[in-house]
Amino acid sequence: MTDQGLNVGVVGATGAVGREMLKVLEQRNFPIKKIKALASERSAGKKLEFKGQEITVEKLTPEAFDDLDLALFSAGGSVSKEFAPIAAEKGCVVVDNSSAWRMDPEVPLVVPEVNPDDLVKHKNIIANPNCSTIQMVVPLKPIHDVAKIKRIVVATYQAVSGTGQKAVDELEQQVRAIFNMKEVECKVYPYQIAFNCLPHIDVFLDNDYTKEEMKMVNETKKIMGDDSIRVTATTVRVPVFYGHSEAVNIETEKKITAKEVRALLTQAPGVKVLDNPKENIYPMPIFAAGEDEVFVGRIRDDESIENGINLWIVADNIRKGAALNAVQIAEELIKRNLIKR
Ligand code: NAP
Ligand code: 3JN
Repeated sequence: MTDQGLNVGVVGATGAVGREMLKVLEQRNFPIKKIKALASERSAGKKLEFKGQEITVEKLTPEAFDDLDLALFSAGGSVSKEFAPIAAEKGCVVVDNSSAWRMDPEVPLVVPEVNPDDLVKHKNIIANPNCSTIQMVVPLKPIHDVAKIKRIVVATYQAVSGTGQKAVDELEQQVRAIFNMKEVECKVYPYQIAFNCLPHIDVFLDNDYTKEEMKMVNETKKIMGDDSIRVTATTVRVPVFYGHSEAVNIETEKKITAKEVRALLTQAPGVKVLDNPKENIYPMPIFAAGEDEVFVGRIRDDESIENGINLWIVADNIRKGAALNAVQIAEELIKRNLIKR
C-alpha cells in the first residue's frame, strides 16, 4: 500500500474473476492506498489475502463507494446495472466486467492494446469486453490497420472456467464419475461437458445465435471502431479448465500474406507468436493458462479466396479475458490522468 495510490474496491472479490483481479493488482504493483473486497452478504466476514495481509470481505452497499476512487466490478450484470451508476455518481470510476454496459454508446468498451483513446470520453463507467472478443481483437487490430478487415469468421473452443468455479467443479466431478463408473450429474450445463463439446454458450436468441456469439459480433465492431466489419461466430464449450482457443478466418480489402501477418504480429503489443509447424509449435490452452499474452499461431494464407488469412488464437480467459484487461484499463486511466487521485 502507498500514500500515492488509489482507494480501490473489487466488487465480486470472492469469485473466480475477482480473486484473479486481486492477484493481478498485487503482481503488477498497482498503486493502492486502500483495498476493499466487496461481495454479497453470503461472503461478508470471509478473509482474503492481499500483499501478505488479510482483508475482510464486506457486503456491497451504496455507501461502500463513498471513499473509493476506482471499483473493478465482476459480480454479474444485475449487480453492475444497479451499483455502477451509484458508484459513478459518487465520483468512483468503475471498470465493469459484465455485459451490462458494453453496448451503451456513452460507455467506452476498451482493450488497451486496441482502442485506449476511447477512454478519454469516459463518464466514470468503462466496460471490459467479453473474453472471447478481447483475445480476438488484440491480434486482429494491427492487421486491420494495415489491410482493412472486411469479414471475420470465428469458431471458439471455450474453457469451463468462463462459466465460473461451479463449472470447473462440474467438469472435474464428471471426469471422476466416468472413471469410477458412476452416474454423471449435469447441474451447470444442459449436457455432460466431460469428453464432449457443447455448441451453446449463454442463452439462445431469436436469430438462433447464442448471446455469446452476438457479443463477439457487436463488441468487435465497437472496439475496432468500424461498423462495416462483418463478423460471424460459433461459440463452443469444450472440456478444458483454463484458456479459450479460437479458429479465426479473415478476409481483407488489401492483400496481406501469412508471412507479413507473422512479421506484423511479432511486433504487436500483447501478442506472442508461436508458429513453427515443422517443430510442432503452436498455441495451446495448457501453455496460455496463467500467462498475460494472447498467443497466435497456425498463420496461413487462405487458399480458397484472394485476400484471406487463417489464425489460431489462444489466451487465458480469466486473465487477459477479464482480470488483467480490467487492471490494464485502470493503469491506462492513471497514465492519461483520467482518474482523480
Ligand atoms: P463467480 O465465481 O460466480 O463469482 C461471482 C462473484 O459475484 C462472487 O464474488 C459473489 O459473491 C459476487 N456476487 C454475486 N451476487 C452478488 C450480489 N448480489 N452482491 C454482491 N456481490 C455478488 O463468477 P465469475 O466467474 O467470477 O464471474 C463474475 C462475473 O464476471 C460474470 O457474471 C460476468 O459478468 C463477468 N465475467 C466476465 C468475463 C469476461 O468475459 N470479461 C468472464 C467471466 C466473467 P459471493 O461470494 O458473496 O457469492
Ligand atoms: O462463458 C465464457 O467463457 C465467458 C463468460 C462470460 C460471462 C459470463 C456470465 C455473464 C459474461 C460476459 O462477460 O459476457 C456474463 C455477462 O453477460 O455479464
